Amino acid sequence: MSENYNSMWENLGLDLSAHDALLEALGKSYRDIYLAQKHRPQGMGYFDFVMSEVHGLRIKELIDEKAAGRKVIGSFCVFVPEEIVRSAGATLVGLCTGADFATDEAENFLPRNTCSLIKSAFGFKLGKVCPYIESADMIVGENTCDGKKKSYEVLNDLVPNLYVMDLPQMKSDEGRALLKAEYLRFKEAVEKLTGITIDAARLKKGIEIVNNKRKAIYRLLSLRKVDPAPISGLDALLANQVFFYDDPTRFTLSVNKICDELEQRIEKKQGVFPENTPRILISGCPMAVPNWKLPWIIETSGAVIVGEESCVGERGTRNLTHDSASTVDELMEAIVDRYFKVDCAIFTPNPDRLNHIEEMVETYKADGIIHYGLQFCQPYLMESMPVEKALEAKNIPTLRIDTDYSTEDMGQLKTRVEAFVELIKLKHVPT
Ligand code: BJ8
Repeated sequence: MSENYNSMWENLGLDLSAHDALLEALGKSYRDIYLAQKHRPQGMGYFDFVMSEVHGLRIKELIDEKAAGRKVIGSFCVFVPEEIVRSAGATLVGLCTGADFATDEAENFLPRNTCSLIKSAFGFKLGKVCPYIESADMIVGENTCDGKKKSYEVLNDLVPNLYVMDLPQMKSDEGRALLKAEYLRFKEAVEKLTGITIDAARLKKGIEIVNNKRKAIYRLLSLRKVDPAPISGLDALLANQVFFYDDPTRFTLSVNKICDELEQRIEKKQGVFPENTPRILISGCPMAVPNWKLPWIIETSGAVIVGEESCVGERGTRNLTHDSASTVDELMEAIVDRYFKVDCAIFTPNPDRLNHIEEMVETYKADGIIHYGLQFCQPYLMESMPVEKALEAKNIPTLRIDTDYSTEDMGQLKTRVEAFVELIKLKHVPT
């Protein structure tokens, strides 16, 4: 970190020594996992900088925005529409955390058999180490899985500004009507928080900013269709993770710049791994920063990750919002249309997700799939079985993994992934 931010963190109420320990651990794993990679695109230097300042400069920017009268809204889910937040001149930041912290304290509030993602969010709050949650003027929870839904009842006693959004569980007309009603209610809450009335011009602008950000990340993800892949799965995941934190306009510019470089690499057939490296698609639970365990295992086991069917990946970023309408109601309809396509496993039934996985296997020419489920995540673990069955029926090798944020199972996971990569080599890769 280039500056001393101690007084800023202190003012936010962080526990400085716990926070120092967290940053040290984060810095070490970033060096060991990211900076140790070979043949990285030069443009990734931008993300190295962003990560080195993720609790520093970015938080300072948010505090400066707040001083200028703008609001910061934190969210745990890709169903929270950033378009609405932006159109009120506010900033949306992701609050999901991808590392164990203060787990014992979190388990005083949550049952042990809660997924790591939820426990982590509580641990970061209770351990006083998350400057994002402390900077947020509003924290949005959403009724998705049972774990999150019930945990917000508990979180409500720990934060002063929780807003809970209801979400449908079925892709029916009634489900869509509920989503629309909830987005209208959210729009009103954002207007109240910011004191800004969202008119059509503002909404169009908000949609444009977010669409541009989605187009840029989608452009980057699409460039991984070729062999050899011009960027590692770890680096692509990082871009997907930073998507939730960075200033959207700067993010769009930086990602497009990396894409220009990747296009040149593709022309020169310059990959991060040699041609014919087994190509893996990851599918399942979202991987929030700094959850890099499984991708690191895969890419140090002789394979390259070419796509993420995940909310921190294509499930969260594909599909743009149509912006051709001219009234607030029509634009809100367009926002509802876009988000109603998100095929999270909380929906029942959820055939769109399986279709999308199969489509991604084809598009990214994946040789196999690793289904990633967090322990105790009922929606994704339940779906992992039919997903595996359907893919195996199509002769697509599939490995189901359930894990958590600990490092205890790394040896065992590495053995399983290596065996899977060997199997793929025998089955799919031309010799
Ligand atoms: S739209 S995937 S971001 S809910 S891992 S907390 S599901 S028990 S994160 Fe998600 Fe929104 Fe869906 Fe995407 Fe529950 Fe599972 Fe834990 Fe999860």
